[in-house]
Amino acid sequence: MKSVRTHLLALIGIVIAIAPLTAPPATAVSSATVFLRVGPEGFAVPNHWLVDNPSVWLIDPLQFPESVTTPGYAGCVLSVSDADADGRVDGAELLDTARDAGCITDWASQDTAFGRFVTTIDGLEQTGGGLVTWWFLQLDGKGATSGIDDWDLQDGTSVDAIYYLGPL
Ligand SMILES: [Ca+2]
Repeated sequence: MKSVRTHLLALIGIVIAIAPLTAPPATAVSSATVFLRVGPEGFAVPNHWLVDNPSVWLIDPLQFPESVTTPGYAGCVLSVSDADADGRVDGAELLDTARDAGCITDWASQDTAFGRFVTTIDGLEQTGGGLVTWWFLQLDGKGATSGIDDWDLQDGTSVDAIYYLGPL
């Protein structure tokens, strides 16, 4: 019995030792299929657009493409190339692809100490004072924590761009 256990432990040891060698090496990504949803949220937007949790879309433009003609409201599945060949598909490459595909009309950004952030999509700009609006971007339902140039989008990533409206 002890012999069996010894052999089993040895086998496990071998598997553990070999596993790192057989794991696929990290490879540069040349393109990624990304799900992009764009829509509004906030007090000025009828609550049938989105539910409180913006990661769950009540009307998903990916499922209802007829609604994407509304400015600031879009949905598309995009094959995004690593245009600058740095081994990553980033947010700027996604938004350029979305614009070129006609999914959105345009986009703009602003450089900050924390990276580059989106200020305009579909002609809707961020504003300050009185009524405040801004673009909040989510990756797989979680708020993006870095500028768009630092994103590393993978196949199947969902990107939600939510135009928030609220009083200051
Ligand atoms: Ca890139």
